[in-house]
Amino acid sequence: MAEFDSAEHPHRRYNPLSGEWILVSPHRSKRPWQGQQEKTAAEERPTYDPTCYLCPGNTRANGSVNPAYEGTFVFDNDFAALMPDVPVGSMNVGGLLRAESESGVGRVICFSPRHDLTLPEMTPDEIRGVVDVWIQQYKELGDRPDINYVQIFENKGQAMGASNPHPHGQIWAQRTVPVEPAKETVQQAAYFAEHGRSLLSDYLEIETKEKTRVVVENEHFVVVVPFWAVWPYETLLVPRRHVQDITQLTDAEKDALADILRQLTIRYDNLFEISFPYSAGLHQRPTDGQAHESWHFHMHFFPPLLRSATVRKFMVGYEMLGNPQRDVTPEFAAERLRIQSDVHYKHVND
Ligand code: H2U
Ligand code: ZN
Repeated sequence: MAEFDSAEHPHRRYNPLSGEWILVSPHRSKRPWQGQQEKTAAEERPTYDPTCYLCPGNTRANGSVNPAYEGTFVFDNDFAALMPDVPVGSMNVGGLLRAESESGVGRVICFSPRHDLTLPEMTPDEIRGVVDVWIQQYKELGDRPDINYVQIFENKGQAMGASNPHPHGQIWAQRTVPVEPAKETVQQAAYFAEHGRSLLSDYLEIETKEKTRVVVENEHFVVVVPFWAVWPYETLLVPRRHVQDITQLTDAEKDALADILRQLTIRYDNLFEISFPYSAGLHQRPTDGQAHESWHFHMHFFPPLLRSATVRKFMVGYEMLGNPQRDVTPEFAAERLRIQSDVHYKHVND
């Protein structure tokens, strides 16, 4: 038999951040598709939409009025999934029916007053404003004794269930550490205990040498399609310096984060020449007062699209019952993203 070739042969890959495995089936990307096609959202939006709940000066669904904001704007989510004043309590029936009360805060962050923009079309300075508000919110919420984890994220595009095209993200901050960052806490701590170095520092060392999965890098950050990516064009954004959270970033690193966010999201939009949908978010140390030295701040981007603007990946069947699976290899996806221009397709003729 021929030798194992990860670009050709089915194989499993290990995700050291979560401790889970995924199945990679490169040969399968040639299969025909006669299934669902996504709608692509109308591209032209006005700079101001009088019916938008998030535009400056407009009235929200609960009657509150947005200020005439000029940069970013943060407000408590009017329909938050978490509430601060929940009676403490729990139940446990035979170790099988277990429940615990959970408290927390939900907030919405408008990235820009402009209804028609998204991150890739904002200026580096404007994106830096978003970075600054993330830092301020992580600090403010994380300092609260009733909040031990702050999840900052963005759902972009109808395909990811975003309720509104106005550029915005959310924060869910709560008493306990949710499942995904909890796995990463365990995995990073175990690696750090064994090697005395952060898992992601060592991972970056391999990736910046091999280059095959690097999408874009600047002085302070690297973006890769991780070796263990599940979503076709999933990426991981990692600072070169081992910091546990974004409050530790220097001024130059904050600018570099804004720059790399812009470079990545422009490449995403250019890939299929659409406003590229994704769920993205920051993973940082829990705010439970412990040092969590092993934690290495990073961002995940999970885009649903597979082979074009209209064909998405479904996480169904084997993936619900076995484990996630992908067809195109991370190396192929990284190259497709890497070769994209860093000029947004809408502005090539500016
Ligand atoms: P998504 O697009 O990711 O769904 O985020 C929008 C959030 O904005 C959503 O959580 C909130 C929704 O509850 N929202 C308000 O708080 N007030 C409004 O008037 C509209 C939407
Ligand atoms: Zn708007």
